[in-house]
Amino acid sequence: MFYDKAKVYVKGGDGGNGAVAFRREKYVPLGGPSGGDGGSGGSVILVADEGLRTLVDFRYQRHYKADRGEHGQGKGMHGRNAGDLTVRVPVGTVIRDAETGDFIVDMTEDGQEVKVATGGRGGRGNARFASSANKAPRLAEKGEPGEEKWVALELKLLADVGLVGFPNAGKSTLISRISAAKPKIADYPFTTLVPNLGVVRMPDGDSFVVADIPGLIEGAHQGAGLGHEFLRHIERTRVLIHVVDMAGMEGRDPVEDFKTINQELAAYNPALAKRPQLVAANKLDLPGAGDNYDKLKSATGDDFEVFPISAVTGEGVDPLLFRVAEVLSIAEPVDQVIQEGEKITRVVAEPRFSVHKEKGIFIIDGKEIKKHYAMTDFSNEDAIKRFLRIVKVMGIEDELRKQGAKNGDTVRIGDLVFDFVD
Ligand SMILES: Nc1nc2c(ncn2[C@@H]2O[C@H](COP(=O)(O)OP(=O)(O)OP(=O)(O)O)[C@@H](O)[C@H]2O)c(=O)[nH]1
Ligand SMILES: [Mg+2]
Repeated sequence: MFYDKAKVYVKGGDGGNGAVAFRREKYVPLGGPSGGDGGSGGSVILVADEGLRTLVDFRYQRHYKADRGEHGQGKGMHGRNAGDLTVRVPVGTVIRDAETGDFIVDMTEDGQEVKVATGGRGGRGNARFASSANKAPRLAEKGEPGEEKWVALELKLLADVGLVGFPNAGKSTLISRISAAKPKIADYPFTTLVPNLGVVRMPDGDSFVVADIPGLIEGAHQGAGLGHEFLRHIERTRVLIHVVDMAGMEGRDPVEDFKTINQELAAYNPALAKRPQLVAANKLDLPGAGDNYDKLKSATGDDFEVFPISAVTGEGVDPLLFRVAEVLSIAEPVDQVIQEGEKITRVVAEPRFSVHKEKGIFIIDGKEIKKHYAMTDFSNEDAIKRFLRIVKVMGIEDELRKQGAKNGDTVRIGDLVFDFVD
């Protein structure tokens, strides 16, 4: 089975806490502050690796957490920074924010890196809070929490050749004959549920990768029969083999089938209709197939090359493969096949905070203020004072006043609830 979608949780390591400490020296009753800073947490970095072909590993391990930074210590000792956690993904993986669906990056090159969760900054030790007004500060910051999110990984198969056609046309039979792939083959539509990849080796040493996708049906371009899901897989192939069932059983008309599939390809993505397409007129070992083959030949005229084959007996398959290899050697390179619109979206700066009223309580939200909140040690009075100062400096007090906050009104940031004092 070939897995091409995964959702993973990534978390940067938290920053180490800053320390509160004072120098102890002989004959000096109260030394200066000497608490060191915490080290920064590690980040989670995804790296594209051309040695990987699937996302199957991500089914077994879905959580990736980088280490946290070391806490600061006395004597001015800073905590050590944690190393980054690198996670390898196949080249071709498209990465999105799983919650918002926002596009993050398309991993197109071997070795390409993207930081998906930044580690938290280390908290500052009390040595950094010394000032002429306060020579012996008793406060230190806690480490900043590491960024965390769920990211969606999606791998569009980077196959050279895509097999398309109606269900039951013989696509899986063909890939099993020309490669070592062992897909399920059966006499009913939709036997193949997920794409299979097979490597075809030519006698001259050339090789190419073929993707066998589930059968397409009318309306596939609008998502019928999971059409989108499957069409997505062949968007990046450079050559298509269109497998058509020539037996015409159960009232099917092979010429109609052929046209319908091509209409679906064009409607889904016009570029797919322009891709080189070789037609495999299949099941020619069956009675009646020959007549249908003649009809298809005259219907396609000079527009398509049609190869009479039997995927079961192997008859006619070699000439088809030689032609595929030839067409591939002159086909457009993969990067020109990549769809337009796959670009990095810009990150929009968030407001520093927001204030809204809910059931008579003023609620303060926003990434930046939440960060200060998380980095404050609320068991320490000085730290609380500093936090409230930050609230003021950021303009939150003014905003509360503007929204009508009066003395004694309740204000909440995270779990912290306090009274508004004008
Ligand atoms: N006689 C004959 N039967 C064939 C040939 N190719 C495929 N078949 C049969 O047709 C049926 C469908 O074959 P599959 O290879 O599973 O077809 P598919 O296109 O992969 O079908 P889906 O996965 O459902 O889209 C099976 O019973 C095959 O044995 C052929 O060349 N000759
Ligand atoms: Mg199949």
